[in-house]
Amino acid sequence: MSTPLENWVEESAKLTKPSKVVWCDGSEAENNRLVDEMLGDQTYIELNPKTYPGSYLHRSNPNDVARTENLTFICTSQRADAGPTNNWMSPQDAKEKVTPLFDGAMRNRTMYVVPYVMGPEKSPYSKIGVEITDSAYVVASMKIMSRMGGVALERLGNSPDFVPGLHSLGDLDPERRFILHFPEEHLIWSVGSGYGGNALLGKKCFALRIASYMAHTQGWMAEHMLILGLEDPSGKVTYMAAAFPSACGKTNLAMMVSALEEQGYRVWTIGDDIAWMHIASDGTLRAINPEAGFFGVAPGTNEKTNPNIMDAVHHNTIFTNVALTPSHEPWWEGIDGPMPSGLVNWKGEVQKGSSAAAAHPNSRYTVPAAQSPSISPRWDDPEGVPISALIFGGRRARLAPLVFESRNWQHGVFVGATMASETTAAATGAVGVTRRDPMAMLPFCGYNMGDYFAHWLEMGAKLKNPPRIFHVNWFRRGADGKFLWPGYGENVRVLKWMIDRIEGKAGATETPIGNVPTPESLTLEGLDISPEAVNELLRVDPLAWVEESQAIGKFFEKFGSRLPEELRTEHQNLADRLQRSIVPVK
Ligand code: SAT
Ligand code: MN
Repeated sequence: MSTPLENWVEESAKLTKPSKVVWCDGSEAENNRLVDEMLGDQTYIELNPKTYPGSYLHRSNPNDVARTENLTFICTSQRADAGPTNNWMSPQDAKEKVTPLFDGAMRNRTMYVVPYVMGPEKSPYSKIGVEITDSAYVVASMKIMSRMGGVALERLGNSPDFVPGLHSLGDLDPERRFILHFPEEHLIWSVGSGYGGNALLGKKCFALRIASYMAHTQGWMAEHMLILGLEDPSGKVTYMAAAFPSACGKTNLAMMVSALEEQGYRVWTIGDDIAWMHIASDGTLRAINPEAGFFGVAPGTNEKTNPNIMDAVHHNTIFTNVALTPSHEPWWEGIDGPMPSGLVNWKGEVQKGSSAAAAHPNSRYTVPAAQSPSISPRWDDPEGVPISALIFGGRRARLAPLVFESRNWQHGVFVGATMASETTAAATGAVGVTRRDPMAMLPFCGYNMGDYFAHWLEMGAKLKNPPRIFHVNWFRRGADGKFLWPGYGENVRVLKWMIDRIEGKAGATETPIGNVPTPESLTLEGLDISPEAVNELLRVDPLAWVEESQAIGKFFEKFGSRLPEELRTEHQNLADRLQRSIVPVK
């Protein structure tokens, strides 16, 4: 009798017609074989074995360098269940359309079967996925990003309880590229891309889109959040999870070297991109990081912005679409100093001048999480870590203050639901355009976002002591167009304010949008910042927020009757508070 997994693999092989099928065990020997193959066919370029041992450069096709949200679909039987923020196809139409693209797609190629666990091996909260792929680069990446191979097969046994993901590079033509999710059957199909979140199916496809759907039906949360622990001088660690859109500094925040280290404040990393959170038997919210590695943006990363990752990526790391120096070291804009001569750019051409970027703006490193010096001793705790604060944030050049605290869970859900951010290079399309990105889940929510908001409200009601909810903006600019806040390691000052709020020790001013720090309540010693800049960072401009509130109203209209009443109430509440702050009652 064959198992459900064997049946699916056989069915997939019949369709894609590979020349051979390889079941991946996750061993070093297997990885070495793949490396040799990839060096042979130039999928990999070896980096300097003295300074970057075990590390490789991969160049993806120049038309395949970021997630393609316009080619990403949620295929529920009812269109309304995918909601107004997702692209939708019926499962039947999707399969009819895309089956021909898989038909014979692996001819003369190897089909790899990649079983993996998302989450700590022994955690009750972890889940199993199996990716079928014809990309050795995907296999090597999945080995870093998940617990891959034998561990997953052992945990699975004969059970049908896994998320199947069928992936083929296809012909890499965006005209024939589809990233399809079938949440009702927990199934993923991806064809035509070998890049990141389009191809490493454990990450955005499973751990966010399919998992958010599962979480909704099963009563937990799958969120686009980093997880960190902030240690205080007494040694107590407070855990926080934070949602920012792609390429807004989640990794840097999660791995921050604290500017207040001498005072005893230290940051520990649990995860940099995704949090799976459950309500534990004691009524607290517990988070695990489903991933085992970091797939982070390289440009801008340096000894100052993220010394921990700079240390981590010096061995056993895959770089994608960075530039290459003559001494075979990776290079990217913002790494340090001027552009070296003799550089080869991300497309493999000799770099001429510095007008065009040498590394692609969305170039990445893929590195085992355990290699970061900041990794928390509890990062793979099967029970997860208890979350005391949830943080939302984005890039807002003008509007949002450095930090504010929501008044309660319901207000916090409103703050998350109305998040907006200027777009980055992480997805194809225009960069720097403000878009509303609720909970940073706009590209990743596997069902109707109105229902997702309702799920957040329900979860809060079930929590005995719900985490406080904050909003941050590291990206506010002054009249001169320059950032007002130094960011990076200095962000710990804002996290410290949050712990002080949780412990009832820090002051705040009530404003229509929430509680903003009094300047005195922030720990600013040792920071070169003018009182004017601090005031500007904390300023709430009611007129600008009235405009924002109108934009929120328009955004909410999209959801029609699926928008929870509580969020309408919160929106009205904001409008009323703004009104009162503009026309003071005599
Ligand atoms: O390419 S990924 O989707 O994995 C990275 C990101 O957009 O955050
Ligand atoms: Mn992300």
